[in-house]
Amino acid sequence: MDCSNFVVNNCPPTAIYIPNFITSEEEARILTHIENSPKPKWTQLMNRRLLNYGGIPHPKGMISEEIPDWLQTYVDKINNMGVFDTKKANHVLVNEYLAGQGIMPHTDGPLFHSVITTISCGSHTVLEFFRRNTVETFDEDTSSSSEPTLNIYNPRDCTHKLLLEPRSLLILKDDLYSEYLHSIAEVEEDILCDKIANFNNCENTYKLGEKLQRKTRISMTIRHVPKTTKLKLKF
Ligand SMILES: O=C(O)CCC(=O)C(=O)O
Repeated sequence: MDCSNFVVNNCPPTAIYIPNFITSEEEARILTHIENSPKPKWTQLMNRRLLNYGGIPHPKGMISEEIPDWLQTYVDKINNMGVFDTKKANHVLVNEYLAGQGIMPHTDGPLFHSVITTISCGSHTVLEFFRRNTVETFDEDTSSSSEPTLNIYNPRDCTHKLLLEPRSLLILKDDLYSEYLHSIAEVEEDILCDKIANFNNCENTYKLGEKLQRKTRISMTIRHVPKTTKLKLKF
């Protein structure tokens, strides 16, 4: 797939937004798999819950675990697009957000290769971006199972936003990865405003001021963790 047709023009480099990356049938199958995940596999955070596939990223190296076939299909699809250069994705973080839940501004930190790819299922959301120096972050999101502990930010400092429709793929890299934090506001509906940079890339047509009610959203963030080990680590 040639990604150059999907680059978002009205924002800093580089966001690639591909609507309908997966079909409705694939989306329904993914949601069923996630729904059937055993309860103990979930990590419950204050404002969302998550599942790690492929291992748990750790500064000493991620102990690699096999990714189930139903999920590996999408990892392969993204790997085959060459988005991680010569590397291959080996980790999937699944986040579940109920309407009204979100994530504080954060960077993905040093445990990951500097390209993020995210498939959205079940609901749209709006991803917001802040320049690094406008947010005071006391604990960068260096582990896929931790929350940034405290962020002080002013929503008005948000430089731009991306509307992520269900079934879309978002790829973030370059300055958007290294110089910006991303977040999802804790709201039950999004009012579409002119900070949204990817209206022209979207599947649907929207009007400024339109309100979109959020439903439960499952995001699958597929990344490459460079430091891995097959050995058990002693802590
Ligand atoms: O759910 C999303 O689209 C973003 C997830 C995210 O930023 C993260 O898990 O670090």
